[in-house]
Amino acid sequence: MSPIDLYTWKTSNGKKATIMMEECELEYKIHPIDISTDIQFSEDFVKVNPNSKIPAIVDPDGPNGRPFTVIESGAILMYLAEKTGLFLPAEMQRKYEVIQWVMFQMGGIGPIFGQVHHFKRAAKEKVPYAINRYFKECRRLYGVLDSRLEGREYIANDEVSIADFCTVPWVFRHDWQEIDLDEFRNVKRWYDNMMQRPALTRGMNLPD
Ligand SMILES: N[C@@H](CCC(=O)N[C@@H](CS)C(=O)NCC(=O)O)C(=O)O
Repeated sequence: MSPIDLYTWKTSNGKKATIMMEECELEYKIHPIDISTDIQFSEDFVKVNPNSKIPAIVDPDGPNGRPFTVIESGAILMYLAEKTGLFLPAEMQRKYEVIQWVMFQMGGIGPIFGQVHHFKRAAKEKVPYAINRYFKECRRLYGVLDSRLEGREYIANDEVSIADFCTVPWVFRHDWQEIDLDEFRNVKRWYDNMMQRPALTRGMNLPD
């Protein structure tokens, strides 16, 4: 099998894809897309992702043996899970336990934590209304995750899944969010446990 082309950068969404590649022991080639240079808007990259965002993959051995492009980190995780038969159960109930928590990350954690990073750290003008609005929702989401993890080792089922992989890189930035993980003890236990996984930590550190 030819390596999968992965277009990515060292951000929370980018790390989801490298974690999955490492956890599935897939052969892949990283094409670093340094989004601080606006290269994501170049003609070449727009051909890969018309939405100019990382991560994106091109699988040379896609469905029907033809090259296939996948954008959106959640879809990339599901695609690679289905391709390898790993980290997304086939049985319907267990599968949708995973998918709903992937959607929770994609529709809740990602966009809200991203706004916290922006308004607390990146924005030149500090806007109290925006900081408070997104920080409050960020704390609420940590609370939801903490309740979900009460008495559970993993987010979705009793085994690790893509729901865990997509959430770790956002919790990794708890210091940026000014969240004290000691206040969310179940999240902290789960996060510390996840960070013991050698493949996951390799993925977290890519691209160099
Ligand atoms: N929903 C998308 C979001 C991807 C996204 O926002 N990627 C950011 C980096 S974390 C990006 O490429 N930003 C470049 C830009 O906005 O110009 C996904 O999950 O893949």
